[in-house]
Amino acid sequence: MLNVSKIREDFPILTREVNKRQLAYLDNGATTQKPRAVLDAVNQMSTLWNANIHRGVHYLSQQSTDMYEGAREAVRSFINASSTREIVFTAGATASINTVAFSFGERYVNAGDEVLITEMEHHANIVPWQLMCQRKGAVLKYIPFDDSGELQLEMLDELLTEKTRILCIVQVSNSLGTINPVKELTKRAHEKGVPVLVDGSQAVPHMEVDVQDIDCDFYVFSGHKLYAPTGIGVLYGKEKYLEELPPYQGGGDMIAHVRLDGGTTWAELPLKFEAGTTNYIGAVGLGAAIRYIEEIGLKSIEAYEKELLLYANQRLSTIGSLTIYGNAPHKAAIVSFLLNGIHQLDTGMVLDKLGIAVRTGTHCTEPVMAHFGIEGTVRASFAMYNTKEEIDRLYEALIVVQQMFGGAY
Ligand code: C6P
Repeated sequence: MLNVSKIREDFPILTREVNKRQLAYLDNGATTQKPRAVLDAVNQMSTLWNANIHRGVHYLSQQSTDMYEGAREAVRSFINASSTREIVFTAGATASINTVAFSFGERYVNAGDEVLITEMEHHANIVPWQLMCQRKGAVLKYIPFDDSGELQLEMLDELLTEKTRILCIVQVSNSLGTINPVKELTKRAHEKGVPVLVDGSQAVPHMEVDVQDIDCDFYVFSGHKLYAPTGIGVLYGKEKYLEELPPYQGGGDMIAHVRLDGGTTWAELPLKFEAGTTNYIGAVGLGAAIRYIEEIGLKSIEAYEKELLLYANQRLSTIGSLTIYGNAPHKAAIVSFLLNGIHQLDTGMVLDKLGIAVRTGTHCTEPVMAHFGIEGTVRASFAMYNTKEEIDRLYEALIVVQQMFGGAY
């Protein structure tokens, strides 16, 4: 099991006070805090090793390139991709999805074709497909979910048609916590010859991911939700697709040769998709985050976070006037809720005054809110450094909120 107090010591920010209270950071779905191992890696990279990658014969550039490529290997092994040629560094999950939506759309989507996504996607896995479908004259279709937050998979056969060009699904919903059966969905899509993109942004920090086992064709995530810095993310793509897709952005490092007559050629994978100077310092931070997580072990992290989820559910459901949104049997440690009759922003602001950081609003999933006919929720999202005591504080703070806004429920 996890030694949570030792883990907490690795995260300097967790010792700070907010509004004169000890911080209880329960907004990990938005971004996680960074352990010293990551802060040190980024600091050392900047103070000792900084030089642009892939561009210099000089010592620092060689070292910096090695560290960047070492981080790529760490990512490859973390998600069990078969080759580092399949690991593209991007600015984050949003950039990864935009890359696929553009390049895949250019190569494979024509007027009248269909793209299938789900109604529980983050906006980052909706809007790029809307833009691409508008550009190409294609149709975007959606797999609905039920009131417990489970996808209505009985509709899949009807929705996957001979016109479907790609299926895009979130592995763990950021606003409902639902864990979707991405392996089964990929199998069913492949049976109809449809490739699959999985948005693993909320999955990788909480469970082991094996892209070869899922057999998805694309897998995306952001570093900053995985204890790494912001501005770095990953696009995994099967080599056959990355080879076939045209580049998304042009610039330095993504070319083999540039010819003024238009005969410009592309660099080998994965650099074809890494135009310009990438966030190589962030990539080294991501490598350090992965090593840190691997030392602790995702199996133990998952088991501990399940315990936290169970405890949070138990405690919060004793508050009679509280509704939890997202009650799927398979859930990650995310609890979205409303105190009946009390606006989510009021709840969030009082919790903040008590030192508790949660997210409020639509969580960039407006269609999920529309499903329930609500404007937004309060969301507590847990990480391996959270404790049952923090959940107790959340519970007690919610009782205070009720007392303050009394009578409304
Ligand atoms: N969700 C949340 O509070 P970026 O912004 O590119 O790092 O990640 C986008 C993204 C994509 N997919 C899922 C499932 C996500 O949860 C997110 C980011 C944050 O829930 C910020 S809106």
